[in-house]
Amino acid sequence: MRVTCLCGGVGAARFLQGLVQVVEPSSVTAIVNTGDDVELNGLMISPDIDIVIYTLAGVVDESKGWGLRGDTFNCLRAMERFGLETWFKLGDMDLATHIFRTMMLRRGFKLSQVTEAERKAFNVEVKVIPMTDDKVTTIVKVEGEWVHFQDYMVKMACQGVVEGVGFKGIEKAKPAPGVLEAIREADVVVIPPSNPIVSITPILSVQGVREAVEKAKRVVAISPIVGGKTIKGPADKLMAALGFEVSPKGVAEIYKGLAKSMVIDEVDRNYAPAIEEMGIKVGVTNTIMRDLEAKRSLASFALKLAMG
Ligand code: FO1
Repeated sequence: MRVTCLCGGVGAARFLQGLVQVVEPSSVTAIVNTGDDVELNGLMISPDIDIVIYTLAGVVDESKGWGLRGDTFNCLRAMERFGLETWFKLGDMDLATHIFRTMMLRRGFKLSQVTEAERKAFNVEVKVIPMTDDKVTTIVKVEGEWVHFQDYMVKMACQGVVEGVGFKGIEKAKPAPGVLEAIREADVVVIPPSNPIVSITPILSVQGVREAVEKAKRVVAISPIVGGKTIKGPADKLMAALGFEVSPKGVAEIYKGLAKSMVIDEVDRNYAPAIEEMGIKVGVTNTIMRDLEAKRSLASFALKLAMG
């Protein structure tokens, strides 16, 4: 069975860990959001790509969900001496990835080619493709001022009233090689429990992606909102700021016309009828990915629901 996932960072990466327990890893493709990408101190950082690759390689720092397990931060401390930006915590080993990516991009390689090299270096079997090779930057309007998504999330710790979200460069962004094919050829397209506003919407907004997902045979989404909040990240705050109900129903509204089925958590089972009324088949299960068995079980449940 060929499965294609539209991926943000931590939630998607954890889902993929479960998915590869039930589907041959080489028949899984992860199309990854690059709106969160940021240039810091001259280094090109693609957080969601690294989170997906590190997690699948089994080397991620599980407690944070990003960065490398056992990493140290000596270089970052040394950077302070020069007054460089140190609010984004780049570990010593993690820096090797960013140096490699920056070097290859400067030599003229595309982000998709660099990502393929990174995947191989980490012995990851799942195909990992950035949504686009073009530059897209997610920006957030906080109390009148547009800032980079990472500034809002990490530097400002999601403080302040959000008034808007934008994706700079999205109008011109073409899908990276293999993106549309992976959606068209998939038996199931999965939208894992990622942030619908800043992780999934940018992917869907790349030229031709939304149309390809609309035409896909089976599309199953997993609600990242459980009991009125997110497990990780600012999805709840951003959904509320953009006028969506912070519930699986609000998530279903964002995925209307795309998702044919949706997995919601047991605590949210009351929302099932309202979502079914929107023409989306609902499956209710535990969606909290506490351990590998919970991840495997969620992936298996989502695929079964999609297959009907
Ligand atoms: N998230 C944080 O909350 N604080 C950090 O200092 C931070 C550093 C970081 C470094 C490398 C990397 O690949 C990811 C990192 N993240 C950090 C995670 C990242 O900002 C977000 O989780 C994603 O962009 C959202 O998916």
